[in-house]
Amino acid sequence: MTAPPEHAPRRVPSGEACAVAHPNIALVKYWGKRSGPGNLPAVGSISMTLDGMTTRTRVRFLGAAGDDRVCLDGADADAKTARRVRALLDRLRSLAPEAGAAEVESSNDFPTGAGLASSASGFAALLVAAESALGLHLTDDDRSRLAREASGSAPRSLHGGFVEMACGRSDDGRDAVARPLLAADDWPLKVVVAVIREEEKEIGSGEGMQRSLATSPYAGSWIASHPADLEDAREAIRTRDFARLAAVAEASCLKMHALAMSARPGILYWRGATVEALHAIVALRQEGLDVFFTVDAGPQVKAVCTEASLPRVRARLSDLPGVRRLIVCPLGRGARLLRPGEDAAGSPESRRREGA
Ligand code: 2P0
Repeated sequence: MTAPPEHAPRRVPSGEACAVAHPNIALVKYWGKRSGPGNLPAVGSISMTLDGMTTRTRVRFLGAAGDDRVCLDGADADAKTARRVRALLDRLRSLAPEAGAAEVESSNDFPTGAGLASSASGFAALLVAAESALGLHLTDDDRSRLAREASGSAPRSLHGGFVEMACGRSDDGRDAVARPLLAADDWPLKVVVAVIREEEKEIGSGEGMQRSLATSPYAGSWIASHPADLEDAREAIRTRDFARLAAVAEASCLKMHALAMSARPGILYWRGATVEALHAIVALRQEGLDVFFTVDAGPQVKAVCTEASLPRVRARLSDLPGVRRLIVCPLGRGARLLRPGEDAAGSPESRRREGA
């Protein structure tokens, strides 16, 4: 395991802090871990951080020994989630041994564990809140490494806009970190999330990627073809070339799902409505709209489009049978602290205020 940063400067901790973070969607997918500790990715990835869905997490350290309390969406977290939260808190507590047990309250204003990257936003928000509550000052790379140990996609949600997560080469993961590529305002694309099933997925990403790499006959090709996809996407983002980004993102998505489907036993995250939505998006593009699809480890379909294409993309997807609702997301900011009294746009509070 990467050693925690030894000389992180401390300021007087408040013992309590609240942070928000947003999920991200990968344009070039992370699917598979290389050997070693702490979710070392087998491949790099490129993502966009979304602003229309928010995780809000409050952490309070009690200054006395005891069990951590982890509350997710108003109920005690399941044992596996609680263990992952405790592992991240323990890493941070090794830098602030007097912190004691913690109370963690986290809520999502979108479906949890349904292929909408709630673990990315959840662990990014937890890290930022706990760091502040403990009075730590981590570097961006330290934060990335700690977030990655909790969830491979979480480092990407630390940053806003377009982000690249490096797979790195070192055994200890020191170079497996996320860095911003382009700010959200520099290419303000939109993402329409077509929610097809709100239930938690049956096969988690960790298990899905492990099985895919271990058993799919295409695993070697997935890894060998990945650097070219990353280079293509990087260049498309640098030059704001929508058609080029569309081509590489759809190819990466289909390749990832082909890998999962070809595992033994095969993993099929899609439902019928997923396939219908993919066809609808391709048809919209053939009609001249700037739009492409991506799908993560779940049935929901994400349509990435320009502002000009947004009204017709929304209209077409909302008409599809099997699409329960749409969530429209601008590109968003990275994980950040909430000051007392401050609200996060997109948080449950602000939505209630807006009457949404
Ligand atoms: C991605 N996914 O790049 C890919 C595509 C899902 C599909 O990263 O085991 O929850 O915590 O490292 O981060 C979801 O995987 O997995 C994911 P762990 P994580 O967005």
